[in-house]
Amino acid sequence: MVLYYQFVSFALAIFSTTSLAQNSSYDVLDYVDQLIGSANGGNVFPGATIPYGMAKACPDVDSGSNQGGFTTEGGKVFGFSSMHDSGTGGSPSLGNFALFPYAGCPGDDINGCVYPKDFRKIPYVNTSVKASPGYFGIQLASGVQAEMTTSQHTSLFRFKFPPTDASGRASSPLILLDLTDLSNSRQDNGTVKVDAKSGRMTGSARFLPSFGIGSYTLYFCADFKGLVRDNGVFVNTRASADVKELTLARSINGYPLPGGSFVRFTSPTSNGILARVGVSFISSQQACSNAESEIPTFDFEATHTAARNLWETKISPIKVSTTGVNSSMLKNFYSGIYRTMVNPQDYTGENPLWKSSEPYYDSFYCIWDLFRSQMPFLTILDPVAITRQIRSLIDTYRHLGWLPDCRMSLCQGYTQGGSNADNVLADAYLKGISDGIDWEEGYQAVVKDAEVEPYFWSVQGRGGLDSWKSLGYIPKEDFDYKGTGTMTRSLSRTLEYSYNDFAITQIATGLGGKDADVEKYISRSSNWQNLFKPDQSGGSIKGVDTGFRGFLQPKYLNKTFGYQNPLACSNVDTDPNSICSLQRTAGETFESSIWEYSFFVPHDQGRLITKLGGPDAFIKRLDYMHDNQITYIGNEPAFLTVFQYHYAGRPGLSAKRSHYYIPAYFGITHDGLPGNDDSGTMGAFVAFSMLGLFPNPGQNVYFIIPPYFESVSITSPLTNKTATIKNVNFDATYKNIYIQSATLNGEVYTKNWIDHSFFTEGKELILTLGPAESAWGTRVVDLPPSLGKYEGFTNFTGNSTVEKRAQVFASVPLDKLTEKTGAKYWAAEEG
Ligand SMILES: *[C@@H]1O[C@H](CO)[C@@H](O)[C@H](O)[C@H]1NC(C)=O
Ligand SMILES: *[C@@H]1O[C@H](CO)[C@@H](O)[C@H](O)[C@H]1NC(C)=O
Ligand SMILES: *[C@@H]1O[C@H](CO)[C@@H](O)[C@H](O)[C@H]1NC(C)=O
Ligand SMILES: *[C@@H]1O[C@H](CO)[C@@H](O)[C@H](O)[C@H]1NC(C)=O
Ligand SMILES: *[C@@H]1O[C@H](CO)[C@@H](O)[C@H](O)[C@H]1NC(C)=O
Ligand SMILES: *[C@@H]1O[C@H](CO)[C@@H](O)[C@H](O)[C@H]1NC(C)=O
Ligand SMILES: *[C@@H]1O[C@H](CO)[C@@H](O)[C@H](O)[C@H]1NC(C)=O
Ligand SMILES: CC(=O)N[C@H]1CO[C@H](CO)[C@@H](O)[C@@H]1O
Repeated sequence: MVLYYQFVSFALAIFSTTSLAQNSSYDVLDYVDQLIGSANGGNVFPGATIPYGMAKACPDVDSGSNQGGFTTEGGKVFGFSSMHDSGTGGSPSLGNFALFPYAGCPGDDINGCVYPKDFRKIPYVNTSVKASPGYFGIQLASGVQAEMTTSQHTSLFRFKFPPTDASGRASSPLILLDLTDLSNSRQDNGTVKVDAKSGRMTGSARFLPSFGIGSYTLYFCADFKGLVRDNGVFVNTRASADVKELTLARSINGYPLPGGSFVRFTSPTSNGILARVGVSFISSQQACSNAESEIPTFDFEATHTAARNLWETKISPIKVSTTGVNSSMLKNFYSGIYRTMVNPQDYTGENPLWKSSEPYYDSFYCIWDLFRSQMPFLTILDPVAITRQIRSLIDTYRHLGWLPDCRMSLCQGYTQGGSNADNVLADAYLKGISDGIDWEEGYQAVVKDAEVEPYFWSVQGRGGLDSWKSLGYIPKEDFDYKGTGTMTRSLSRTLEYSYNDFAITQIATGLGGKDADVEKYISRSSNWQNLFKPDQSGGSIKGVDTGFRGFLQPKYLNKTFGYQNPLACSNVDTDPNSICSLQRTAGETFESSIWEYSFFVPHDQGRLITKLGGPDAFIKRLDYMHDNQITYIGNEPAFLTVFQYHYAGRPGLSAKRSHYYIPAYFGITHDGLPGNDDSGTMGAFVAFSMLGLFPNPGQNVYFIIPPYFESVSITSPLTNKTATIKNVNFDATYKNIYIQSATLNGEVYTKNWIDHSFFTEGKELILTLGPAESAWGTRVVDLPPSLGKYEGFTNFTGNSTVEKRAQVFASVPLDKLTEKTGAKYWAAEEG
């Protein structure tokens, strides 16, 4: 803080002191809005949870995009369940064992209540929705009010009933528990047992994962606080208090027979009726003991406060100066951060698949998304959690033979491209994540991905490894008898495998003694070049040639190029017959175009820039792609392209592009996300961008742009040291978004990127901003590392325009900068 003021003018310093003093003590949670992304396909889980909690309570609605349970799209509520995923794009996940409340049954007859979820569902009162960390509240059109909060494995619901039911009779509330899930996937043996005296309900059922193979069994234990009148079971439309146990078979004609239990109360107590639902993947007994130990006295306020405190502890290490900025920016930022800790979920102690003392996390949904922003973000803000997640990934390899690529509900999820856990491990390894991690075993796991083809590579590892090793690319129409998987995406798999192999070199180099491996995988990481076709046209948009030449193209086994329109599966692809996902009839790129994938060489931008015609041509092409909406910021491959200007020596254009997307495409409204949040990857994209440092995931590199706030500070939970970034000449209307000069810990800093020690060692970066691009960070010595050389760059000493600008803005003579900073590092890199 103190250092800061010596860099700003006196008048500004006084203003800042006042405002910082006023604003340093804000509550970070006041800026969290869980409802961002609750409409328009954001698919976020907006309900009550603790960080990484297994219990996630919210209403479930019948909206077409109820992947996260509840949406603000005006659907009808059919229940309140305790398990959810967030932001996902597969079928709706989990949503098991919904409760549903009635103030009373017509005619005071339990058979007067409606049981099947298709018929019982009712609208909710739009204005009643209240969500905050650890809490969700809503009122149903029936007048019943529902509130919920959670601990690690337990939900606590509080239902408040009107004094009289719909028929005017004094309320005698009934709460049912349905052996169902969001996507009606129940398989065999849904069972429930009701204890006549205590009203306790226990049971389980087997369900299907939402984007994977296999099945999972979940157990529950529901207890109620209220004056119990009677209880029993229901099947389809009928109920009886005389029967206390029920077992149901799998679905019939695609619809599981509705069934479950109910409990009725003599009256609604003024404090409401409490329902405590424990869940477990081990047993009903464990579900009960989880619930009893976590929420022993049904204390709603205490549970809520504890949940809120957990969130506070997790998020408050990041503070910003609120001076001048629109509070929507703060909301955008902190809500994004919040969502990075909803999924993955900590199922430690709840894994029935193998015995281990290691942590077990689930809902890596999916690593193809998570590796690009969310997991690197947690490495900064919650290194303890990322350490546990890495240990869980390695333990999964230990017991199942492979690192997961996607995982949910104890099941293997589908692989979208490469074996991207390799990137996650490399990222964490390079950033010093180590506590209790067996990195040698982690290394074995990533090498297995690169060397051994699994029998079923749709859910683990990589396919086509024989071709990969012998030809240096994944061929279109490969001959692959070693394993089975969807034989599509040859081009995007080639790119992702190239980067995965580079990730392996990063761990190998650090562990040491693996020179042969490093050489081998460096060589394979260059395989992307084998699909580069120098004369390939970029295609036409609305009949107009894009004018660009030189794109990747698929290649056959016989080494001749095939053809895929470089704009196919782009955001401007208007062909209704384009198939772009995991369908067997899809093409050679996954969920995006060759246009965009041609940039995905995160480790070798120097060589890529040369292939694409040099830095100016590279910049033109990036601009063209963004300006013409070829890329879609609502899907993860777009993230890195926002910041790739840094590699061509134009860091200012990354800042500009970041402001082009935020907030225009990432707002604070319910429909404010451009696509599925994919756990919290969109949230992490926003958080990183606004923080002013964006990672090249899998490398120890963060691109520097000015934070969206006058200052940010992040205290490392590992070292307790606080890193700060301060903007001099900050302008909340975001006209001054170009860095003119910078200092790091008081020394002139000209590199346009920084490494992770910034966070762990609590460094201070001071950026002086201006309204136009400058020479800062433009020289080859200032660029982030690349495997291949940067060629054809005009550094400032050769460009009088840039030099002149730089002289105007920079506070230090430019030729002095060279000696002081980057040059030394770069020499070592190239060494
Ligand atoms: C509630 O909100 C939804 C979504 O915005 C809207 O479709 C519906 O009409 C609203 N209902 C009422 C009663 O205003
Ligand atoms: C369902 O329960 C029956 C009786 O306990 C048992 O024989 C059967 O194996 C179970 N089915 C499954 C799929 O668990
Ligand atoms: C703050 O941001 C919101 C949401 O983007 C916008 O509607 C509002 O006009 C902004 N307020 C000011 C004062 O700029
Ligand atoms: C290579 O294989 C492709 C696909 O089978 C075929 O269309 C093409 O004609 C072959 N090229 C040569 C030179 O054999
Ligand atoms: C960081 O601070 C916490 C709380 O004051 C303390 O428990 C912990 O030991 C500190 N860690 C380090 C590395 O100093
Ligand atoms: C900068 O440009 C000058 C003149 O072209 C050249 O001699 C020098 O090697 C360049 N420096 C770097 C780091 O590229
Ligand atoms: C010098 O830099 C400016 C600004 O980036 C650019 O417009 C111009 O084309 C460059 N000149 C040369 C000779 O490269
Ligand atoms: C002086 C100043 O910037 N005060 C701000 C402190 O924070 C509150 C809440 O964000 C703002 O409303 C004030 O404008």
